[in-house]
Amino acid sequence: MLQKREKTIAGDERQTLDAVVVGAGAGGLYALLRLKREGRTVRLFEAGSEVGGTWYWNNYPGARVDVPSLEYSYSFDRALQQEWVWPERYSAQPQLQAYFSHVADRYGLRDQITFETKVVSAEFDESRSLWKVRTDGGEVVWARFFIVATGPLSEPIFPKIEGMSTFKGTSVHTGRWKTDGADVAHKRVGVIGTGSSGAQIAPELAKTARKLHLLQRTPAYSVPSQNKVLDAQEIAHLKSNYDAIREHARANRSALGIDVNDVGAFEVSEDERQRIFEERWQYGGLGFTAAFGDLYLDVDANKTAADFVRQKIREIVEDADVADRLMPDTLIGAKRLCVDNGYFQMFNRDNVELVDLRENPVLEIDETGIVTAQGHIDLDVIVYATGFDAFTGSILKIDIRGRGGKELKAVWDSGPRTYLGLCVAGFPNMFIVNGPGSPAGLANMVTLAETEVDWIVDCIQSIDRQGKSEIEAIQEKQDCWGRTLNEMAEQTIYPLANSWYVGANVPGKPRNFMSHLDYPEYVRSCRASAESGYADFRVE
Ligand code: N01
Repeated sequence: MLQKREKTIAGDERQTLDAVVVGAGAGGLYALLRLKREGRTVRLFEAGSEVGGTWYWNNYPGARVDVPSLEYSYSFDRALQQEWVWPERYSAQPQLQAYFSHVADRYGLRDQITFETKVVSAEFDESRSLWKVRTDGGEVVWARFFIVATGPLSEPIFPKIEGMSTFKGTSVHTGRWKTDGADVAHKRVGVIGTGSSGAQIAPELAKTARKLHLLQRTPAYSVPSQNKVLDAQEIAHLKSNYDAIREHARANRSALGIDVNDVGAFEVSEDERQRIFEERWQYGGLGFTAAFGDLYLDVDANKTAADFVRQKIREIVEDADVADRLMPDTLIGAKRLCVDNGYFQMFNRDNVELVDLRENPVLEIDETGIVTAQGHIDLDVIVYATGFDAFTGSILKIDIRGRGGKELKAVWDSGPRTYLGLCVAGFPNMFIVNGPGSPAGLANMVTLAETEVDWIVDCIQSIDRQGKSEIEAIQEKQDCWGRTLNEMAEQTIYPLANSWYVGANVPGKPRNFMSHLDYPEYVRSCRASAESGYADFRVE
């Protein structure tokens, strides 16, 4: 292996590619596919040993997409869309992994992918208008374009708890299950975290664990997925309407095919409001918070949805004390809503115990478990479902240097700044897929990846047709884009929560709302830029 790499180093020092892509998730794979189709020379580097990105790393028990699978899939090829069978409404991780592997095989993408290799640095050489990209294997490649598709939720974060490293059992992060994994059958398990990952993994582990302790700092809102196996008739019906399904989704702010009710929560009677919430709850999924048009805009309207979920928790959880401790007291949806498969029901099991960290905080971790203010919890496995350094973590892991050797880390010191979520002033010919300043995190990420990659590849083609060598975001346009994002966010409840959307889950991270809130509007901005011949960029 080492020998092969050394040979490649020598060879690639002389090779100049059209593009280097980082990451073989939904965005990176599609970027590779599109560039290949345009006859471009391209290499993709992937840290894992298979494609799939998020769905490669997050293979923890219970991992499942919270967007219907027929939508959370590529739309660029009708044949692929028709031939692939999603067996369930919300697919579990193995089906998603199989899908991305199939895409890599079907379109012959593997030859250009170098697995188990991280890009450690990328430096723009102004004299040659080329990116010099270095991997952890020591390989150096030169490329005209540098495409970062590392994903907005891929850099796991761990809490800082005294004594963590002394634990003699198994410690594993949900976002690194692939490599670290854990067998929990008949074991004593502690799960830290009640976000989407914690709410998904805990009910699944509880089925076989001897004892499961769920350590909760902030109670979460969660709605049932109402997942189901799709029968042949349903699949045939959905597939015959695929174009309409996609069109409907693309018209939504989230690029998700949910029915948004534009009516305000107080424009209907109390009975009607409850009926609508109940209908959404029974249907399942993220559409719950689209029950009324103002749930993300008005705190009082939001409270009506929050109260409904709180009442559901009271009905589901048999022990009233446990139900009280599970009661969320924040705005619903301001942190990403969890979509679960039996999360609240799990607390009715004899082998599950809720540890409320607000009244019983963790003091330290020792060799045999977790010490809280109320005593020692004996554990064999600790699962960290503690989230990710969202949007910027995986990008800034790479030492990226643009014009004048300027570090991206320094440029983003007070928060990520981009233009169209795609480019950064001072970093010519660098593109980000599903990055900060795009609707990533709030929109269907596969649809968004297609939108962005199509824009990037068209842009590269256009630059070449114009006989130019560089495209770069203009500082003023970038500042203006940042202001637009803030103005949009300030009209909503999103900035009010301490969520990963604003970076509040990472100690010391500057607080910025990092997403664009309106996919159709975002598409219009990207399209306008392309139609103007990228007049809003510096093209030379
Ligand atoms: O991470 P999170 P996640 N002590 O940041 C807690 C996507 N996703 O991996 O709220 C104790 O949401 C923290 O507590 P608090 C989805 O977009 C999707 O669950 O900060 N607890 C919180 O409860 C999602 O939003 C799916 O008080 C600590 C939890 O850890 C995003 O990924 C599945 C702690 C982290 O929640 C991230 O979800 C999974 C500490 N020191 C993920 N530090 C699908 O369904 C942190 N916590 C598709």
